[in-house]
Amino acid sequence: MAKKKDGTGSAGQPSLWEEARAARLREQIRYHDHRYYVLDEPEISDAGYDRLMRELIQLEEEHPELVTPDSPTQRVGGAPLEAFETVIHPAPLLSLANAYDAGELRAFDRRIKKALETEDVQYVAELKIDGLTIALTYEDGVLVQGATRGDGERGEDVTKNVRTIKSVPLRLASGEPLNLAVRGEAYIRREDFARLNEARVAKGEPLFANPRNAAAGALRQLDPRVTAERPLDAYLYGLLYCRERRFATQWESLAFLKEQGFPVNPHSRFCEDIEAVIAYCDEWGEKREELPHEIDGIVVKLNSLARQEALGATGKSPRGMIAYKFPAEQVTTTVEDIVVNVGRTGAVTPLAILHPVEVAGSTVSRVGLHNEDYIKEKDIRIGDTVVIQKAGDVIPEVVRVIPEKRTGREREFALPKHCPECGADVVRPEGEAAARCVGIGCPAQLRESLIHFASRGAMDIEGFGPAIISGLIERGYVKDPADLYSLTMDQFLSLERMGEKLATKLLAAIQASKDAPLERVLFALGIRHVGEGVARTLAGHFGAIDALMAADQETLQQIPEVGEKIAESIVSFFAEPQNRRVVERLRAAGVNMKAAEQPSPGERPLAGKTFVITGTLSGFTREEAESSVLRLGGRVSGGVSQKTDYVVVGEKPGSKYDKARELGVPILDEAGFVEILKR
Ligand code: 0OX
Repeated sequence: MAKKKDGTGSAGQPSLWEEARAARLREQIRYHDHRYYVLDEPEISDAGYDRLMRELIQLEEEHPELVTPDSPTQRVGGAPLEAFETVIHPAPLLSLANAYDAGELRAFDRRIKKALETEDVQYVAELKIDGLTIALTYEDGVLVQGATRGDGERGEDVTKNVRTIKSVPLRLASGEPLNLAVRGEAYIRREDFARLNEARVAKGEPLFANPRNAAAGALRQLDPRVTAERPLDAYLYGLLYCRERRFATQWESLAFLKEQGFPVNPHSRFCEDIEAVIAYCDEWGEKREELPHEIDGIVVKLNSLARQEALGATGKSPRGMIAYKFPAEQVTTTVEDIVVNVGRTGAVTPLAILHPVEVAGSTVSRVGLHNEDYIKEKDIRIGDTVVIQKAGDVIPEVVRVIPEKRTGREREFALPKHCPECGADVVRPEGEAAARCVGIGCPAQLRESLIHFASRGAMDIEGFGPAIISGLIERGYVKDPADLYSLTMDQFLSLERMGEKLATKLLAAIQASKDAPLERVLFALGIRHVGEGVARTLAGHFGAIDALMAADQETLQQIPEVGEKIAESIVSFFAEPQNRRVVERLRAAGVNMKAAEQPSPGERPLAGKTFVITGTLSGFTREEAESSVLRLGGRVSGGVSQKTDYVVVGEKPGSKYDKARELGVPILDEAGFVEILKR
């Protein structure tokens, strides 16, 4: 074989021998990766493996045309990303309802038997790996996409990062050109987590609170080279679809996943009945500490996939599955102080400051105490020793006080008579549990309402964090949300740690927020009981803020989803002259107060057309661009294929642009996209 000395660039067309050799090396490395990373049964030495890898790297360097996307040399690569692209999952990734004891598992079993009208029901019990959900798509047997779960409908495209997980096959082990998608969990082992944190201490970097956070950090890392250095691993447990194969049961589909080279948790168990499931839960409740990774429960799945489908889902949880959660972990600590927090509606809520303790994988140093009655009922005093509990990602709570530990120096808590932030009276209306600060200009209320106003589901003013908001309030620049729209560069520059670059970015973000859809504006106003869902309903129903402001309680209550409490709250919000003034000033500043025109059902000009969007558009956020397509009846897909009708290309497009050109799919720049939306 003729070798080129400098080792880079092309040494002419690869010979047939070189082509075959590269293919053979890829196959061998893939085989040994599976033995080592999935089966934990290596067959060759590290040195032997390195030799294979080095030979492949050299061949590929000499003949870049030999590089295939599924080559094991391609696990790490590519430049850092600006942001992740959104992908739409082929089907929603559902979440699970919970069961907390054997009784609830038996009730789940009874519900299923009743609905299916049979007593003959089997389950698969799986360890519930405490990591992050991922969805992997394979086309013609090759990994083409890895995504996070996101909100279940849309996730983030983390393909480059997923490729760095050595146990994830870049090509299916059977070599069959199957088209499928699988769901699983990316996680970090306890041991690797400890090592990762040790390295961070040495480098003076902040520590990860638990393996799950570390895994999230690794998976959502924009630079895939950093991800490659993090010890991510994965288990796959669910076949989302497979075009070429059908399976009758979960148990068979797990066997298929194993056959295809996926890491499948070895402890999953077929269970004849719910009692066998309960035995499995008890067994792993005892043994969970022996596992190399954390688990936060057991997932119980009806074995028959046809029955799972027949049962369907309630809300976002499939009826044929349930998560058994281990009893919450409990620890004791002391209450160092009880302080109060003033929320955006003026609610004054007590908060216990604890001596920090580790519980269920994170450090807890404060815990909410809800209200005065709660503290009285549990008889919590400053200085007390208390038992607190936390179950996984659930908010920690005080279980009880240990009165035997009292020394007599404990102090009872009394709600302050005056707001600690503005000095106004704190009152507790008859019959209500919550106390409120009545100060109309209370800076704490203002701060919390501005944080809410700028937050993601609301006006989404990027970079507008609590520190900046507090600075603006302290200097008297902002007294209500409408003031944000008249802030000047000089005012920003007077804040601490503020440069021109950041100030410019903030001013631009404020400008951009003026075009937020009406539903987000309504949510941003912070009307009590008007969450994102109700705001969407109201925007859809009234179409403009004026109509909503003019509506009386009766009209409001006729809208499905709007009950008495919500209607009352809306009416009293708009009855307040101050609030009406803020709305008018927001409008005068140019904030959008109308819903986008909804096309009538007949007007779906993009029906049947599939769009893929890549890169950054200047006039739309990704979500806005997608919504525009969906509103006109089109579809948005995460990947380019022959079936794609248009690829919309913004600044710094990703690989989808190349794929579109390769396949000859029509490409639209932003102007072209806007034209199509107008048609
Ligand atoms: C896990 C795990 C999570 C399938 C549809 C809803 C739940 N963390 O290990 N989820 C599922 O199943 C999904 N199984 C698991 N083993």
